[in-house]
Amino acid sequence: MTPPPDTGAAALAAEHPCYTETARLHHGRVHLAVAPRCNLGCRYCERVVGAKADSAAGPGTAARVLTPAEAVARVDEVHAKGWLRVVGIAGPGEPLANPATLETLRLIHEAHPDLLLCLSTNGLNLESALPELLDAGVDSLTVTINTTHPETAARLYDWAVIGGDRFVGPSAAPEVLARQWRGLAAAVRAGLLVKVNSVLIPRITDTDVETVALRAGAIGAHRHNIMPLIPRGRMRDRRAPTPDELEQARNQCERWLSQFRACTQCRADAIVPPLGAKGHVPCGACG
Ligand code: CLF
Repeated sequence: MTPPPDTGAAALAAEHPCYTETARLHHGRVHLAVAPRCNLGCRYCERVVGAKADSAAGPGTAARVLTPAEAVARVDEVHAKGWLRVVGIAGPGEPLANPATLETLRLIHEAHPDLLLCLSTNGLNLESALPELLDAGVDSLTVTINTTHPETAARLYDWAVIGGDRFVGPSAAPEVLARQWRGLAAAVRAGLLVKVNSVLIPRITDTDVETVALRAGAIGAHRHNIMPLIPRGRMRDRRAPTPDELEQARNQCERWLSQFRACTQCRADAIVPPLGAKGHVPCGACG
């Protein structure tokens, strides 16, 4: 396992509830759902926005899309509770396919420079967006990378919009992977706190996640978060991994990259107080 460069980012990990399990005791987070559009057709994903979101859960879900001004008001309101540490943008689409993401990050950084800014991305536009993300004050980011193999990627992604062109079918897979891995390496070099998320899908990615951990660890990523498939979208008929399969995958990958094991697969509009805060309602994942 290659230790990440000592840029100060590693010290932030101790405060971030999605990098260090014990940080969830004291630090809360809020997601701002300002990014409805997407540029990658992940077969395991389903965006649910609006009234249907009442009965949905997980990434891609939001009651409604906020404008950047509404997002600032949301942060003002939550920050007043006294426990907010991280403001994240994680959808409900791809944050870096939506101009509102950068505008929102800049506004939040200006209004609340004390808060950590976090972003979740599929990585397609990451390398080119990095200068603006750094300028906007982003501290940490997550890149979802499920595989190192184009053949697997071709089973995961139905389409992609790359450089303004739309690719349909397996032809996009090599470029999708190349961009994800280049974006990850660039983010590490830039000194950000960086995590890789991988979706564990039995018989598709279960044999790939270890090579993801190996390569991401060698690049210098700080954490790896293996998330179990939520059967939905075009994978609604597939099964989720069992708890034993998830544990086994995490244990295999731990050899190469430190594993985060407390992900709650939260919504794109989640407000998550620290575990000890008044009003925290435990979900199945956080106990
Ligand atoms: Fe949000 Fe993601 Fe930042 Fe956390 S979530 S953008 S790193 S502040 Fe956290 Fe939610 Fe799991 Fe993501 S529990 S889905 S890992």
